[in-house]
Amino acid sequence: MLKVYGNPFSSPSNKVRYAVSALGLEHEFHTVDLAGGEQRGAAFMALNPMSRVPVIQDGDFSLTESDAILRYLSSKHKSDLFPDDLKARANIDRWMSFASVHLGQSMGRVMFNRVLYKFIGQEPDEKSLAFGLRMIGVDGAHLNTVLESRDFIAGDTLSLADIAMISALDPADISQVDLSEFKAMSAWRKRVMAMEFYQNVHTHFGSELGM
Ligand SMILES: N[C@@H](CCC(=O)N[C@@H](CS)C(=O)NCC(=O)O)C(=O)O
Repeated sequence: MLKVYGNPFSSPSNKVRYAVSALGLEHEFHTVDLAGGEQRGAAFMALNPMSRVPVIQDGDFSLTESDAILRYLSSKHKSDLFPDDLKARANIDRWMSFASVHLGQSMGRVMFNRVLYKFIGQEPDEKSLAFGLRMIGVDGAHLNTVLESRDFIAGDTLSLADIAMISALDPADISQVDLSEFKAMSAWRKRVMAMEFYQNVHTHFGSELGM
């Protein structure tokens, strides 16, 4: 059976969990104790020498990097979440990159500085926090404009682009990032978070941690 290794506090891990849920794949989920350093232990490093989650194991094939995992699983199961059409794929691909490289990175900065550093006794880096917030403003506006004219990021139906983006934006609430000025994006978030694939994983990011 497909095995997924991740952590509920990790947006890339949740991205994979959402995709597995949307694809309806039977699987086993293994929580990796990142705070306890399990990712640096020999057992986990045999799976991923880079000591990061998520990782999947599909028979004798294991794969890291959440975006690669989404593409692999959707392609393997011939899902419309990642259709065959070259241009449709390319459009989804660029939004997945935008989610990982831009909005996801910025949200990560804010979450580390506002939430996670407190757990490890580290002082927030105010410059990094300010930069993250500024870029969420810039890139959020781009995404919002796109969502003013359609229900989902790459068209009329859910795709890997939505799954990648929803996980990138997940930490907004526990990190107290106010996205309400982005009306179309907020409506899209609400719509996607109400979908069964999301609700099957969790009702909101951080809920497993009581946050
Ligand atoms: N580009 C990777 C990012 C993976 C990543 O950064 N994982 C973090 C959690 S969000 C991790 O495992 N960190 C463990 C550590 O740094 O020790 C992906 O999309 O899968």
